[in-house]
Formats: sequence, structure tokens, C-alpha cells
Amino acid sequence: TKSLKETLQEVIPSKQEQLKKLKAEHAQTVVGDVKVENIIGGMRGIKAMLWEASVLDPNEGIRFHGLTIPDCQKVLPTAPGGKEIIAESMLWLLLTGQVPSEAQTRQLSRELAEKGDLPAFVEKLVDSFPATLHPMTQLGMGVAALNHDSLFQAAYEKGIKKSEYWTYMLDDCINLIARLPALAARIYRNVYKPGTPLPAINKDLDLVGNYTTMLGFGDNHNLTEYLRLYIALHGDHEGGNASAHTSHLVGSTLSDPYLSYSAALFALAGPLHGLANQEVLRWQLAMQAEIGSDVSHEQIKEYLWKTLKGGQVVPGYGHGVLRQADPRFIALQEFCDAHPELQESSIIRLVKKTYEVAPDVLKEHGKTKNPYPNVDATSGCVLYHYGLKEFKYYTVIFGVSRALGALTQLVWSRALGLPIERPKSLSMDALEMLIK
Ligand code: CMX
Repeated sequence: TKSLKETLQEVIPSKQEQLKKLKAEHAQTVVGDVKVENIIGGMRGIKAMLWEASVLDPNEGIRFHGLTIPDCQKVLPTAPGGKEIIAESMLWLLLTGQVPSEAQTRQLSRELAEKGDLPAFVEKLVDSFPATLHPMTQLGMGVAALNHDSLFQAAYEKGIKKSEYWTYMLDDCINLIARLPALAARIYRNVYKPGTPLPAINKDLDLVGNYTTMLGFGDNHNLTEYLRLYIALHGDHEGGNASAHTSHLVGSTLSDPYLSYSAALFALAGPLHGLANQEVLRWQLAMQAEIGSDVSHEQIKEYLWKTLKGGQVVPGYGHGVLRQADPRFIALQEFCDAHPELQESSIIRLVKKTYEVAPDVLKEHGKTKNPYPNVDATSGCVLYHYGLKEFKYYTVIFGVSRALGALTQLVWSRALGLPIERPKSLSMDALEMLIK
């Protein structure tokens, strides 16, 4: 069985060749233009960065190395006894562009489990945080502190060839992904279940199986399966989103993966990005409290208008790139449809009914370019149903997941020798001079 590193070693030369050819033959080819609206509009729509693992189509949604979510659900190995994609098979696909075999997936699970323990000083650091410190702040600080053991940083200090960067990057990225469940679970226990014993990592379990067990939900098979799917699906969403772009930017300075990814986590912590799933749940629960669970479409419509007229956004709807219902939302809805306990859940039923009404209301409201749901419209509500009710923790789970894609690109950026990022900025005066 070929290991992950051996597989990457094989695929990297052809990608390097592809980049060389692009540079040699098309360096001056124009692929888009920059308008004033792009400069003042958060760079929306500008094609300006390389990102290998996934590409987001406005209508079709995400593809991972060309595979749609249903494609991935067909071909990627699951956990023994499970049906859902697991983090390991998604990570393998993101990194190599290839579908791993069952044996390769298990080998990676074992490697991650063997590397999953936290250094004692990080445990102490995390244990010293007040329970009132937001779990995302704790996660970002914990990840940054793990750079104490960065192999890339140590090798760079000694002096290594540029062509070797990616191998140390890969080692760091695997170590970081391996340690995220123990770190994230420790934060959960400290904040919400203080004093309860944290189980040790089981070397025979997959990454998310271990994560769920350490959170204290190991006996809930359906929640474990949901988290497997959730973490695989949230793994990557091309490069321009705020968290992925942050890790790309910081990594381009040759900061190690721990520092790069901790920066990404602080971008993920914003309410317009990763925090949205907690906002959706808060909003749906407030709706339930006000109008009840057994409600008509008309009542939901009224509630939606109340939110919009109050000057608030409808959380879980709209997207910077997507212009259709997010296929990740659809995949999670299908998970709900396949599980009777979720079909009977009042909060899940409310999410579904809201989806039947919200797009038309948002179209009539006329502001958002995308009146359809994004993945956050449902993700937190399923966690809530299964008893993981601490909203403030939800973005941490997203943070465990997004590492798959962000760290993949760090490996590729170093393998391809991409330079430090340095876009040009302009003042309004400078912009006006250009327009004249
Ligand atoms: N409800 C009400 N108004 C909305 C809206 C929504 N769900 N989505 C967008 N709008 C409004 C915007 O606030 C903006 O109004 P102003 O012109 O007054 O500023 C207008 O519609 C145009 O926005 P847009 O171009 O359609 O959307 P953006 O690319 O600027 O923003 C996003 C995208 C996701 C931040 C926005 O749709 C939003 O705030 N949605 C709700 C929060 C949410 O679900 N976020 C999760 C996104 C997924 C993720 O990153 O994890």
C-alpha cells in the first residue's frame, strides 16, 4: 500500500510541470479584468489566486478535484460499519487528487490516531483558559502554540532546499490535523463538562470517531456519522473564502502551518463566515419560541419579513459565490431524510419548512444576489437535535474540518514554490487618478 507521502511524491512533478507550462506560455494571457466595484467590493469575483483542491461553481457548487459531493459519496471510503465519507478519505482526495483505497484510508486513520496526543504544555495552556473565553479563541491559541513542534520551522532554521519544503509542510499538516480532535475536545470538556474524564485516543478508530468519543458522544452512532459527513463536506470550499485565504496569505510568508491555520481560525470566527451556523440555530429557536413548532408557511413568511424589516440578514441564506442552493445543504438535508429521528425533530422540520418559503421571500426582498440556503442553514440544527447544544462551540467543529483544505493548499503552495502574496492596494485618491 502506497503511503500518502509516496502518493504525493508521484503526483507533484506533473503539477510542477503544469505550472511551468502555464508560466512559460501564458504569463501574459488576460483572464479577467478588475473593475472599481471589485476593488471596493471585497475583491469579489476577481480571479487572483491558485487553489488546487477544489473549485466552486456559482450554480453547481463545490467540486473536489472535479468530483461533486454525490460523486464523493459514491467513491470515497467510509468508516467500518459507517455510510458517510470520513475526514481521512476526503483529505487524501484533497491532497493527491486521487481516491484512496480502503487500505490507504485505514493506514491514514491509524497514523492520525498515533500522532493525536497533545504535548503536555498545550494541555496545561488550554486548561488555564477561563471557561468564559470563546472556544474559537481557545482553539486558535492552542493551534498557534502547537508550532512549538513545527518540523518545517526547525528544518528552515537549519537550512533546507526549497524543493524539500513541502515534505516538512506535509509532516506538520498531518501532525496538526491529528491533534485537532484532542485539542477541540479538551476545549469542549473544559468549558461545558468540567471535571469529566477525557477518553484516550483509540488507535483503531477514524479521526472523527475519536473526536466524537472524546467529546463524550461516542455511543451515538448517528451523531458520529453526521459529524463524519459534516467534517468531510466542510473540508474545503476553494481558496477565496476568508479562512482559507487567510491561511494561504500567512503561509505565503513561510510561516509554519500552525501559525497559518491559527490565523485562519480567527477569520472563521466571524459572524458572516463560520459563526453563521450558530446564528441560524439561534434564529430558528427564536422563531420556534415565538410562533411554535407546528406552523404554517404563512407564519414563517411573516417571521422572515419581520427579520428583514428589522434590518437583519436571514442567517443561513445567501453566499459570496453560490447562486443556487448549496449542495452541502442538500447533502445534509438528505442525511436528515434518511434518519427517522431527525425527520421527527421539531427544529429540523422547521428548517425544512423555512427552506420552502425563504427563497421566495428573499427574492421579493430583492437585496441578496443568492436567495438560497448555504450549508449553515441546517448544520447546527442537527447537532442541536443530537444533544450537542452548546452553540458557541459549533464553529470549533467547522475549524477542525476546514483544516483539511487549508492545510492541503499549504503543502501545494510549497510544492509549487508559490511566492509571498502581495496584491496592490490603492487609496480613493489614487483610484480617482486612475479613472481620469
Ligand atoms: N438576508 C438578508 N439580506 C441579505 C442576505 C440574507 N441572507 N444575504 C445578503 N443580503 C444582503 C446583503 O447584506 C447586502 O445588503 P447591503 O447591500 O445592504 O449591504 C445585499 O444583500 C447584497 O449582498 P450579496 O452580494 O448577495 O452577499 P455578500 O456576498 O455581500 O454576502 C453573505 C454573502 C454570506 C455574507 C450574506 O449572504 C449573508 O450575510 N448571509 C447571512 C449569513 C450567512 O449565512 N453566512 C454564512 C455564509 C457561509 C460561510 O461563509 O460559512
